[in-house]
Amino acid sequence: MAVRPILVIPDARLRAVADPIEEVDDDVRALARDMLDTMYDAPGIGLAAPQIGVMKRIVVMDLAKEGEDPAPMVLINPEILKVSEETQITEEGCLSIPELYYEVERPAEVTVRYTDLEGKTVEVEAKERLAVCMQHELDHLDGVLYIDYLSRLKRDRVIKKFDKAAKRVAG
Ligand code: K1U
Ligand code: ZN
Repeated sequence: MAVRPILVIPDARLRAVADPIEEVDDDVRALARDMLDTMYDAPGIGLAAPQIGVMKRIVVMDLAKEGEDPAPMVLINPEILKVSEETQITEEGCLSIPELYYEVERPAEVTVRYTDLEGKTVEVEAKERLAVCMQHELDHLDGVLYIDYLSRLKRDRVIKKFDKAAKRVAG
């Protein structure tokens, strides 16, 4: 078990585009295990590799509800094939922007293609919380954060708060 530190804004790695994974090998499987350990420890329902400073296109998720068996998912090189015109507004949080939650509007349904840990190509049609979480995590792979969908006023307030905290830590 390896719980890795989670990066917090304004770390520049959270704004960079991650690289595709060429081969699903033991290193990728070990990375996925560390990401799941880190996500469960946080706790969170998702985590993208850039959030632990690894610039690779891999995300993990587990949307099991309290009392249900764990349902870990690992998505390698995920891509959105289709989005619905219909949208939904839900509250989102982010482990890289701790302790804040805001409502965000996104497409209600998405079709996502990815490679699983066995190297197989998988296609899922996601709706509700799964669709929200997939879009949030896939955004991380392109350096996009959910606060980018807020009004400029709200986004700037969040950024200012974390910039200030980072400056205090830096001394
Ligand atoms: O990517 C991340 O930063 C993880 C994030 C995922 C997410 C949350 C809400 C909407 C979309 C995507 C989180 O997991 S924040 C923490 C959280 O939502 C949670 C934590 C414990 C129990 C239940 C939820
Ligand atoms: Zn996030």
